[in-house]
Amino acid sequence: MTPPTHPLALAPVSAPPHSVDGFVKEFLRELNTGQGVALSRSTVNDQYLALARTVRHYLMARWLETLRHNRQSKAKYVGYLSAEYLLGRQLGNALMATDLNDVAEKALASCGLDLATLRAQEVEPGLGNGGLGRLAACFIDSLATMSVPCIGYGIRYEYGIFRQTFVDGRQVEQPDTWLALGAPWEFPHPEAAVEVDFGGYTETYDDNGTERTRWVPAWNVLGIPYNYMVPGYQNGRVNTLRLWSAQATKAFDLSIFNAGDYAEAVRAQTFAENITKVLYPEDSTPQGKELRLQQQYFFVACSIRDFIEQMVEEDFDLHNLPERIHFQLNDTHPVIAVPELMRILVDEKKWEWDEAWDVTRRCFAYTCHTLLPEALETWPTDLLGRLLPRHLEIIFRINDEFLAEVRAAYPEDELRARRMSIVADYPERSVRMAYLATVAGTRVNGVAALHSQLLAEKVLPDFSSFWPDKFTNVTNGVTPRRFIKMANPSLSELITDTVGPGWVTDLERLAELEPYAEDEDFRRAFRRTKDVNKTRLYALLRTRDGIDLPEGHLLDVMVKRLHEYKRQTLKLLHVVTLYDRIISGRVDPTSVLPRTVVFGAKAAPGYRMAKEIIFLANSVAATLNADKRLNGRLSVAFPANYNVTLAEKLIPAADLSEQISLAGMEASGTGNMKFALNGALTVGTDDGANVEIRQLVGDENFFLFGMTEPEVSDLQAAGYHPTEYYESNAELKSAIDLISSGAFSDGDRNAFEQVVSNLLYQDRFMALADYQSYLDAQDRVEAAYVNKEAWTKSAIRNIARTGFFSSDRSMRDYLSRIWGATPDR
Ligand code: 26Q
Repeated sequence: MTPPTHPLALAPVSAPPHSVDGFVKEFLRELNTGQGVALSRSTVNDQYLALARTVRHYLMARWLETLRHNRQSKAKYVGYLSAEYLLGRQLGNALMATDLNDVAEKALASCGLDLATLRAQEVEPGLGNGGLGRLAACFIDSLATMSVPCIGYGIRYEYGIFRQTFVDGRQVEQPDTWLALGAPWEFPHPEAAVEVDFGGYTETYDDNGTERTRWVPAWNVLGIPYNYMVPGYQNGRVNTLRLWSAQATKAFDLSIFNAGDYAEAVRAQTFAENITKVLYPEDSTPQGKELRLQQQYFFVACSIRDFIEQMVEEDFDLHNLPERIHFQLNDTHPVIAVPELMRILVDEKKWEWDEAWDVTRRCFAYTCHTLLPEALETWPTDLLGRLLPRHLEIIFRINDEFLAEVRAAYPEDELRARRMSIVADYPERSVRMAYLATVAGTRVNGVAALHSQLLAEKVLPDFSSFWPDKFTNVTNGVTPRRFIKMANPSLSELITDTVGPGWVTDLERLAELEPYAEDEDFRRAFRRTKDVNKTRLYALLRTRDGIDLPEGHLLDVMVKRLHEYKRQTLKLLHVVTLYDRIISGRVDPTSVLPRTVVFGAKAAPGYRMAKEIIFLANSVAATLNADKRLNGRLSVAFPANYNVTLAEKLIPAADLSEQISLAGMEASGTGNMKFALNGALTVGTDDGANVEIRQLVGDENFFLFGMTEPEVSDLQAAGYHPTEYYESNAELKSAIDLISSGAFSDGDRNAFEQVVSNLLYQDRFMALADYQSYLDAQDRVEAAYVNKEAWTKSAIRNIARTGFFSSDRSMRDYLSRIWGATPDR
């Protein structure tokens, strides 16, 4: 059948004019005919939805043109497979990408509306936990901006990361109903639904003399694609993010309907829709939950099928698939894609095993985001066999052939073969997904130089000696569009006035700011931007959280997921020590540097210790903020529900960035990069990307403290005894005793028993060992901050020297080291 055509259809849609009047017209049309309300009767939500659709309209022509271009150019795609995308609000980004911010502002003003108010109405899509999901969002932004063909594949969770509230200082989770007020950025395509099978058994059959296997599944669900625009920055390109939503299949519930059981049929529907109902809020120590595996297979099966069908439509020979796509596995969550592609090629396309494996292993690459052994995903073979029996067989065969290779290379070393087995026998029979990804991928990368080194040496040593060329590093990056240009307009204007506008897509040009560190006027202008950002933040915290923060303080910020290894407790020990020094009379409050400490952190709902630490932080905050003896010199704020939207306000305002994980534990960090690029100085350990930040900004512009990774290993090996530090350090002892005394809990001495005894008797992440060094570093911070001009110079040098951390650079590294794809202009 020939597709329908019309002369006018050659230019798919034309963007509305970029004039204020043109924009007003579009906006009112959306309000009236899209939203069905008159301006005079419209709510803020009506206005926001109409505005979003108006801006979306300006991107439409570019999107359709990008899709047309892709089909024609046959360029190689990046297929980014990620169970999480932590996108943040869309409207501001779309206005920036289309350069419509000023037009929209004026157009709305002429209708008596305020753009900022409408922007504040958007609920961010929080479809991720933290770093890994946010990284995926930065990467697809960069690829679009660099004109690289990319499809992001993922899951459209009906409920994203929970909304955090505090009740009496304790975290209470609320569902994230991000879709409730309308979803103007998504394009559902129910007609393009894909079927996904589960359960059942496998059987062999004779196919004209060849024995083949077929999977006889027990049930299936539908995957509905929802498309989202991923606009490049002012470059006319719009890539696609395709998120899948689960729905019951007709066949599935019809048979039950026909059996007359209405209630059972509706239950079946609920069962299917459960798969994409909610994002798992854990970001480590995976629990091996069946629903989680269903989510993983669901989105990966939809995505692989989706891409292959696109290729088949083109009559493309799948033997050349690696020339058209590289699937990047964002951690192990999508690794079940490997046996899925094998199953399609071997069972459905009836290829020989060897030719299927040859193609499959050239289509994938794997990024690891952790070093914590308990965070490495494994799936019990019981569970896998029940849910995906054919995939388990395929994994067994991949493993058998791989181990044969290992044994051939090391004939006398059976222990090595056992260590390297994808299938582990202890403590239960299970599949190590990181090993499967390593065996199947063309490349394995860590996310910062130190992490990639430790990954090769400590997590996958047998694999890195077997395939040294497979292992590489790509240091993470962040998008300068969202995290500088959009989040920090005052700094952006200063940078553009100084070096021109090109830095937004060529961040190394920030280096041109370097000489201005010596320029007094520039320094004053830089300080003004910080003040503007602080004022903006404090106004937000007043209305958002009812928190009133004092002006003129050093703003000290620690925002990231709550994890013991990240050591929020070390920060709390510092705060308690500062407090203790004043109330014990050891220091005079009037001689203390005024400081405000801001925390932002969500704890996984089942992570008990993390929740206790949140309770301690809130209790310390409440006590300090009420204590007049501090003379307003020290205050602590813990606004609830830290998310991308809050980060965009907090980071530009910060003076000091806390990056204090135990060395060797934080794979990279990306918040650390955002702070440095916004002119905060870092107090940090030699961990993750901090190492590279420090190398670039120079020791004199970075407050380094703590043990190095080898020192941590040595101390571990020698035997670590936290009580020795407690007994021998008077300030440390006094701070811990103060916590135990009930000073932060209305006299209740047991309130923080778990946190305290964990620190004293376990302290897996060695907070006590690094305490003194951390306090010394904070003394250096205070001494430096007093000298405003010198501090400002350091801040400017941080900005000028960290252009490396653009996610555009990360993408160039992936392109050259891993994907072998190129921009397609
Ligand atoms: C796995 C299985 C079951 C349930 C949940 C999970 C799960 C979900 C999310 C496991 C891990 C995550 C997220 C991990 C993460 O965000 N890691 C961070 O990745 C950043 C980007 O590379 C790094 O900068 C951080 O250092 C790293 O902690």
